[in-house]
Amino acid sequence: MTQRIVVDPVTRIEGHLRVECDVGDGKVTKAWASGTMWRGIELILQGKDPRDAWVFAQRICGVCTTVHAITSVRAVENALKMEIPLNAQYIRNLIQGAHNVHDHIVHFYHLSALDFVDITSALKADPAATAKLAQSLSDWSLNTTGEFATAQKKLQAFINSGQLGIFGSGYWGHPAMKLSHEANLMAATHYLQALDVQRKMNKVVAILGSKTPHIQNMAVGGVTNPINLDSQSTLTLEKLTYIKTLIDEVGDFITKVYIPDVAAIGAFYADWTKIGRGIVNYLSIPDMPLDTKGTKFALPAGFIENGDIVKGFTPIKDFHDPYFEKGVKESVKHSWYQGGKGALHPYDGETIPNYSDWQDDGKYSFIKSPTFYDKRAQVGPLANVLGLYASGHQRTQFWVNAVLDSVSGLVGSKIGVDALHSTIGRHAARAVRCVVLHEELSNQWTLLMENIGRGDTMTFNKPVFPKEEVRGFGFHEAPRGMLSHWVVIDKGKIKNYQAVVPTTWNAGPRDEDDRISAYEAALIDTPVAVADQPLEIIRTLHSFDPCLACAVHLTDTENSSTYQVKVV
Ligand code: NFE
Ligand code: MG
Repeated sequence: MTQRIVVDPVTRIEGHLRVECDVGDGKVTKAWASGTMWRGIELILQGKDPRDAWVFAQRICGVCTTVHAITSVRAVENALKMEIPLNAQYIRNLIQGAHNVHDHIVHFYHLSALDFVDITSALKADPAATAKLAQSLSDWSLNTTGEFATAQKKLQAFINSGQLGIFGSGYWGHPAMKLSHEANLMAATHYLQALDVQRKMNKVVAILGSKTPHIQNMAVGGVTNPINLDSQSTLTLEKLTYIKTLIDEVGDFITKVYIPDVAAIGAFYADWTKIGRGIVNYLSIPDMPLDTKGTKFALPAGFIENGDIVKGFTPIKDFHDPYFEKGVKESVKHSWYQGGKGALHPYDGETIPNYSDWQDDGKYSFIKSPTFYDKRAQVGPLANVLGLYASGHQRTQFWVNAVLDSVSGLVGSKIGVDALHSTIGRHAARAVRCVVLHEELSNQWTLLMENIGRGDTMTFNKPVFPKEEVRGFGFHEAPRGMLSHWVVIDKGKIKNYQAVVPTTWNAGPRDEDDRISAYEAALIDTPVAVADQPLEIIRTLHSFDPCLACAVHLTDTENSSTYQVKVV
């Protein structure tokens, strides 16, 4: 018997995601992912001054708040063929690095760990045994009996209050929850500690960007932070030193808590290295530019076909690479937009909403379907880590091997790179990316200090707009994957603007050739033990860290689902 399971809304994500699955013999056989809201920011941008675009574009999202600002100015700068002062590149790199590190910690602990960690079981743990388990995994200074006992009391007080809040409506006691009481208490305690740690990274974003969420210091041509270390300017020596202190303070948590926790969950749930494979064409781009022209990068990347990081890898070179520029298209055949012209390149992209009802074989989402050279692709930390690995980035190779060795040691058999093409693999890759970015943050801070030390205080080049039409693209490796903005500028005003965001790649509906997306593909064969508690479906979806922009809400009033569930 086949049952239709509808999960709407999927929670602990940004925005509004609906997923429908057909389940037969305890496994998902067909899947549909749908973005049920539309905002139209791409249309709002038409006719605007390109220098203002980043302020509007940044409001696409309240989670990846910096990324649309940075990508937008890069697109306009690309159209104008601008060079960007080194200080501005480094300051942008510091902002994006800190934002991504913050985002990955929040995603693992606060948005997805509870898919694997049972809070109610943590209450039954022995704090001393928990300390013993935690100390066997890492020498983190807070893995003590006292810390675990205090955290357990906090959780108990929370539950006694009757107001479960962030821990309400979880799938506690679900048969797919496998951790011991002690492992659950360890992870729940780290959940609480992570709340404090992520704040430190966000402080870095706020100091450099003037506030967060939504930074204020971007400009087409650079950044607006004056540098004058002797005065009360935005970037004083005191502030720069404080930024380095914050970066240093977070390092231990990433290497001694986040990485070991991901490895432990990977080992305890080793069967999840075989679930959630999905699309294994991976797209990611180079980021953290090291020169004014955007031709040298700290973090290389590219396109990987069919999961083959050796023969299937094509590097994407820089901010001007025509191989990237020509490869992207978006289809609206299955999306609630007017179409009929086939998949369009973003410079020619159209966004004309045209809502109809849900149609399994027709239109069922406000998300478009992007392709790269007519192939579907997965983006995100896994794509980025594989791209870095394939490019020979040594610190990435080191950390991938360290995590795989650690999981192999815990399960007692060799776990190879292949295990990364999975639900757990996306979590492991995100942790690797987090530590790699954290290391790079220190490098970028040193580069900035050395450059200022040479007497260079430039942060801005003035943009000049030609009368004739120009076009450009900007990309950025955001927390959820490769983000690109595409702009056509005519007489100094925006004629067309398209944002192709990470979640568009992963969560889109079927494409022009009716091929399923990364979310849909990853859900196929996912086991479902209890139909009205689809924890396993949520696990695979959360492993992508979904983000669907919010605002215009449309509801399906006539759904014919077997089970409609809300989960946290
Ligand atoms: Ni709104 Fe985002 C990131 C972007 S994802 S969270 O990361 O761009 O679709
Ligand atoms: Mg778009």
